[in-house]
Amino acid sequence: MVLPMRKIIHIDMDCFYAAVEMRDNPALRGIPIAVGGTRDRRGVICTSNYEARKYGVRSAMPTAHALQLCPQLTLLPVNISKYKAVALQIREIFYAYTEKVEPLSLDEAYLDVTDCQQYQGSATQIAQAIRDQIFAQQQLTASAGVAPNKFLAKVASDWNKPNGQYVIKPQQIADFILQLPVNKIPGVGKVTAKKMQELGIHLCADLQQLSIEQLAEQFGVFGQKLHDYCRGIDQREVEPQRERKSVSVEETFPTDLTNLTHCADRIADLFNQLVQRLKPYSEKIIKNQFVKVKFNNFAQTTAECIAADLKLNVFQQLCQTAYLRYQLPVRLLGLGVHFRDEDNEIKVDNEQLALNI
Ligand code: TTP
Ligand code: MG
Repeated sequence: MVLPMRKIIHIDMDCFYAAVEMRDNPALRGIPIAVGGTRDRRGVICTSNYEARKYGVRSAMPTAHALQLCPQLTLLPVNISKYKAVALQIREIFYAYTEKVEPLSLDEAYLDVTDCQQYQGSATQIAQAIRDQIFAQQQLTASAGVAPNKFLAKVASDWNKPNGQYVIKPQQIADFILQLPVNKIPGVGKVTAKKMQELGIHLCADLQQLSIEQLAEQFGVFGQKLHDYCRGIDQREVEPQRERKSVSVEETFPTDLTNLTHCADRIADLFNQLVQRLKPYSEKIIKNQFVKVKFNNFAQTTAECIAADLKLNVFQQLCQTAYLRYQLPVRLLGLGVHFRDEDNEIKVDNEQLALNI
């Protein structure tokens, strides 16, 4: 059997919720902080920064316990709508490289960049570029794993965390997998890991000693998958989020645009990019169109209108409306569209949020 050779990137933000809070309030940097529910309401920790992790403060730990471990811990409330807004902007960066983006949570996603043309198709360079762009736009660090499949890409993104990336090439898999602890295998939770321990199986190398029959006997239908995983084989495809709510393109300029004519030139370029980006969505109906303008004082405004057809002059008009609100030099211009059928999509998002909290 010939396996498809894919290039998968797994991106995982570092200390995501805590990092957003530290970014927005410099006083929180360098001291132990955590985001989560309060002790008196029997809350739990969602995440903590590295200073707090030194004390053993971890995700899913009761806040009361975290405060015992680290009494000086600064606890911040969960501002999920803020993290979600950041997550959606980061996702837009991914979509500039591929449509095959599978978000796992607000801070994590798989990308299949097998067919991506940028950087001569080098997944390593694409991962680096994505991380650089996340940092430039959001002042947040991300880690990435690059590998021929989802399983190994996810393992790899933890390898050089924080703010690093690790690449597993096809010819490195056989060696890499031998030393990997079995609890890194997808689907091996606490119960299965314990059972493996009792059987003296700790590493993928140990698991490789068992035949398919023996694996099936011990682990049922999961046995077949384990046989693949412990050899670094994973055929799961990246499953793109079925519904896109919007598509947008934007550009931050090296030097500010000082008048509306300059803006109009850039709008024409961005419009062409937007048309390209919209090609895979030809079956979708556009509900409204918008232009976002960020000025040199960082004020940001969006002008939008209801229109289904894509026309350059509509975006020029929107740009003018937005520009005239401040009339300052322009740092960034963004163009985009929202698709119809949002009710359905908001529901999906809420379900995903519920899973994340
Ligand atoms: P993670 O990626 O697991 O953690 P993290 O990004 O905070 O830290 P790391 O640098 O190790 O990747 O989870 C992402 C976000 O999801 C996290 O910032 C908060 C939230 N979360 C919870 O709310 N509860 C949880 O139990 C976990 C694990 C995460
Ligand atoms: Mg993370």
